[in-house]
Amino acid sequence: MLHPVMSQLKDKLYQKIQDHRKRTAKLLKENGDRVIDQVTVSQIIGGMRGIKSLVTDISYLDPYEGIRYRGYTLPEVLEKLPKADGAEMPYVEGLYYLLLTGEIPSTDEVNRVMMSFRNRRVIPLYVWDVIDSFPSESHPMAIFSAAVMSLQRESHFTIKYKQGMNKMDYWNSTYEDATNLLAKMPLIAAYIYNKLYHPEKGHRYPDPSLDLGANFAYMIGKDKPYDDVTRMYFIIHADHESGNVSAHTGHLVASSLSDVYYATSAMINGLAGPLHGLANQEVLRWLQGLRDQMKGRLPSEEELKQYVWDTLNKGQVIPGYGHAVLRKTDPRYMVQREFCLKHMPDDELFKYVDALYKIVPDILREQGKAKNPWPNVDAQSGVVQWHYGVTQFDFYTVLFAIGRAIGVLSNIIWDRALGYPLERPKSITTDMLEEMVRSDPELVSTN
Ligand code: HAX
Repeated sequence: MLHPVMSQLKDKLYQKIQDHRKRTAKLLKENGDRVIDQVTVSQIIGGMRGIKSLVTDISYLDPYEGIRYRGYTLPEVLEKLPKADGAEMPYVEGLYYLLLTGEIPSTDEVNRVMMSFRNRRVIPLYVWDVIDSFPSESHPMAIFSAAVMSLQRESHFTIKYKQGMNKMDYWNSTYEDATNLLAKMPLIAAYIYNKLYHPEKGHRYPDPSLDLGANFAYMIGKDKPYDDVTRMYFIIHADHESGNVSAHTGHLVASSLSDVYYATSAMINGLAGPLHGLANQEVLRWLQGLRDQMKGRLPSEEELKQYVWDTLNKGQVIPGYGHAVLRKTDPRYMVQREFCLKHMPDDELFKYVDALYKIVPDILREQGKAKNPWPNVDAQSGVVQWHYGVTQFDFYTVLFAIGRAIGVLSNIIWDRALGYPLERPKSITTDMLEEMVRSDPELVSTN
């Protein structure tokens, strides 16, 4: 059932899977009928907010603390994962190891993962043709999604499934697909970036001596410390438990045993909405609007407040603020803020962002609609990119997608390992809902 030669990471993962399968089987056998949550009408109509209906061990999002990857807070992850000599941010490959196994890898273990990624960086020529066939005004997320989709014919899972694979082996070929795709995504993204924004420079092939983060910086022609920016960016965006649109989409699509190429392309499509990943480009667009209005000078506090109120009064959201789960400032925002304070404290746009941080939460509280008035990851991320010369803000969500793929793909491997079934919640009609609340005295109001 198992490949005779497995990489060290895959071997460790397999041991973890065997142990975990027993836990899941025991839970199901002994407690399968236990009730752990109930559902209100407003949750059904309101996007299923807060209903405990998914299980993942890769990350957990506490509303007041923020994200933990495998039990570690972001500052802990950034401190504990191995780093390249002189780097401030850890290897992204080490995060993949952590998310898959729950263990902080040694430098040697990360080196082996890096070697494995290096061997998987070959991109079939037809992918470049797919990208080149897009009109240049296409959104880079649409191109990225299509390029990932075009790779589907490479899926080991799909080939093995057709040959008649044992269910217990699903995780194995899914691991191969996921690792292949992760290794390729930065190359595809860099090709899109160079084609759309710097066609005069042409495509730059990866440097085999560099890790994933540094290689991306190299491929789009950026010097240090942009390698640390990319590592930070990919790591902080990797996972946010399973219910957010991108993670949930990836999981949902994969639950029908569609391979990871289908699932990741769908995940990218979900991330491309302005209420989700696209918010990072919206923040930049909104800040540019403010800067244009100010004609280059820094706004006063009153002018800033007016700009925020004007946006709200036009019936629009303040991009980069609010969250469906978080009820405090996003730790992903804080990690980037600290980076900005260290590396670019005098950056004009950073000053705007910092000034907004001081006034927006009070305004949102005064308006009284948003449940969370604090900034999320997207309020800060575009400003860092802008500072290092990635000023094409349409591209920011592509970077988010590379990071998010690390979490989504780790989850899909585990979904397959634990045999999670096809996802299929039940829907009812409005008539039925009305009838249920009218006729059933047993339905308890939570108010
Ligand atoms: N500005 C203005 N109004 C806001 C708001 C904001 N930043 N955040 C929430 N609200 C409003 C909602 O639009 C909603 O209004 P209606 O009652 O008129 O529909 C009301 O407050 C209640 O919303 P909520 O329960 O607090 O928030 P939701 O869980 O429904 O939505 C969102 C969460 C992130 C989508 C929301 O806060 C928002 O639109 N923020 C701005 C866009 C953004 O930054 N998105 C990125 C979020 C992080 C992420 O996923 N990154 O990828």
